[in-house]
Amino acid sequence: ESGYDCWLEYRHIENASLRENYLKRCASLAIIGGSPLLRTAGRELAHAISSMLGENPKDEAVTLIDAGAKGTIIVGTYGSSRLLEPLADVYRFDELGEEGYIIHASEDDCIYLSAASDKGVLYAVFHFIRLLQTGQSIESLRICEVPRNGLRMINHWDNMDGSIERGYAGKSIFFKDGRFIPDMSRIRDYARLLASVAINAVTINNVNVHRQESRLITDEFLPDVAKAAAIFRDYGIRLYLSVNFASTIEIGGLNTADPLDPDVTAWWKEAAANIYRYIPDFGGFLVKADSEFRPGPFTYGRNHADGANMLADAVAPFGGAVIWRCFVYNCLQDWRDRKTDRARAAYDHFMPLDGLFRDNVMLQIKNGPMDFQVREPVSPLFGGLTQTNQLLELQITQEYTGQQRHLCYLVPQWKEVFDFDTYARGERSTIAEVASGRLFGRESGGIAAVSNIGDDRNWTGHVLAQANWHGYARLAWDPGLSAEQLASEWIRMTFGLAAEPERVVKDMLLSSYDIYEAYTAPLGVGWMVNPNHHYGPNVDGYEYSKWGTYHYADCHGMGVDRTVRSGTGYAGQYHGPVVERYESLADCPDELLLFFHHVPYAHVLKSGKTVIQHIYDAHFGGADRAAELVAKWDSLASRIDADRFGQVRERLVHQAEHACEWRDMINTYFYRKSGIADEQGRVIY
Ligand code: BDP
Repeated sequence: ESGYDCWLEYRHIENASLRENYLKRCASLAIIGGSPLLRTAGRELAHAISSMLGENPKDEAVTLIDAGAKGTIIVGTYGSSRLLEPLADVYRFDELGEEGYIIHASEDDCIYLSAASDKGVLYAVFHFIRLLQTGQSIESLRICEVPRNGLRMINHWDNMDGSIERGYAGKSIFFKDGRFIPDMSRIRDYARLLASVAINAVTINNVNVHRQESRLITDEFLPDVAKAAAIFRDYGIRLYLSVNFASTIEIGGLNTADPLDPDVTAWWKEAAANIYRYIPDFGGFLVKADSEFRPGPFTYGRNHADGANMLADAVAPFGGAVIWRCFVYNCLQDWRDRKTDRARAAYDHFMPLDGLFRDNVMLQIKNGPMDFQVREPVSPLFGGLTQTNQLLELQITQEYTGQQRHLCYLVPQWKEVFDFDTYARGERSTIAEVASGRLFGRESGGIAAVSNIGDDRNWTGHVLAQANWHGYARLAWDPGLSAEQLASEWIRMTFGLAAEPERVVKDMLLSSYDIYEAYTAPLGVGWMVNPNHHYGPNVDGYEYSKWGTYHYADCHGMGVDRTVRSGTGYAGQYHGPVVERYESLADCPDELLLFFHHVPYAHVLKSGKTVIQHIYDAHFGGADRAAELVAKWDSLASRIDADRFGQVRERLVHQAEHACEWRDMINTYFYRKSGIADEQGRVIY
């Protein structure tokens, strides 16, 4: 058990009475219709049932059921058979949309998996399988699900040489040596995992598009892109590509990429038409422009609406979209100038453009204003923009959260983002409501996240990091699910139904974010990491660089004053109640204190501790708790297969050691800066 199957291992159900009970209702299958998606669904269901229940379900002809067969699972799109008609008495199929579905158990022990579309049926099948995997009763099922987010996307930062930017689980599963990997079977296995958690969109190449990747949209590579797209299509997933804004120069033979230049416009129109000849359901373009040395419209004195709209017009005739990233800031800042503030940048750039983007443009906004730090406030663009489609961007790959060598279950962090109240339309204007498009009545919206997978046998390097991948996708479907629910679900699907592993692993997952935060950069200040690769502590690594990422620690205190009153004014980018909370030293939550305020080390937090004592306590405590993770995992030695047990253990041991390095470096630094001793007299060098 290498972990290759992730949460779709379909292990045999040991509990005999549970198995019998399931078998009564899963003895035969009737798949109505033969579209590719329904074939995928039928195959998956038959495979799941035979692995988990030990018997191959009979392939039931629809006519037989008509004659009154019992214990059959009936799978099909509403309208495709008389058999499904009675369901309309209970459910409104016209409200299910393209992706919703129902699961219904009838009195004669038949189970109906149905939807208004084939894709909905596929999702119903995976949901039903999940019920079996997690040991739920299937007796009186009345389930009706509709996704809360239209677009549920994964972004790969894969380069065609096979490397992955910020990848911590091996090489690309798509590319090697400048080309596609000819054997695409791993892509198929990947698509299956994605479909099981209802991901419906992927970009397969890095947002930093270099020379080779620029050519993905040319005849040289489109046949291969089309093959990959066809695999994803069988699982209800649309493929998108990251494109180089300067493609016209890079590969088009023009000397400009000015979005208002007619030659540029014509070039993109033809490029788009050509892509759609190969891939009729191509999703569209993802663009990182004018950011971290990538080309963009600024070069030509144009703004980002000009750039995005030009590309949007090229794909619009074919139903495509442009996803335009808001990660735009000056990465050549002067660290001595305390008035400039990287945190302000996205809002300052994009707010003036609100309402100017085409309907098929979505702005992709990172959860926070900086860059996926352990702790940041949410981006004020959420709730700021009201007339523009938006996508929330999260990072599953653990760039700043332990790089899949440390355990850091990110679902609790993401939940805080989704639940954050922007007050844009009064109370309960949460980010979840903004991103989905509901709050401002937008047609499209959703969630994208940077992938954490690679070609490691277990996909994510750290086996327990699979939980982040699973949790992200499930939250994208329904941000209302709780971290506890998702952790339990993932553990049962991954390690089986035994109570003890579930209790222990759940405790480990749910405490891990807190633990990681405790021994890394304190109180929301962020960035105390090694430059470039971002792994491990480095107290001043970014302090005097140009990237706009400072903690301003000196002998008196630390933190960034981002108040309107005396600082950079960033706090003023939110709505009233949020501005007040962050602006006030008394009301600002402890965990973000140093993000918004510069304070003396003796400043007393709401917790009652001084800042300096908090730093010491958090770091000693965090490192101790990291060590306890090893002990907790060890208690499962006899209950988890040796392969996965060993893989995880090795990483936890490393984490415990590395947490000590973090602890010592951060504590020592602040002890020397402040000259204030630890109240508890612990050793700090
Ligand atoms: C940062 C990464 C960098 C990415 C950039 C981005 O360090 O590798 O290219 O974000 O999102 O987190 O574009």
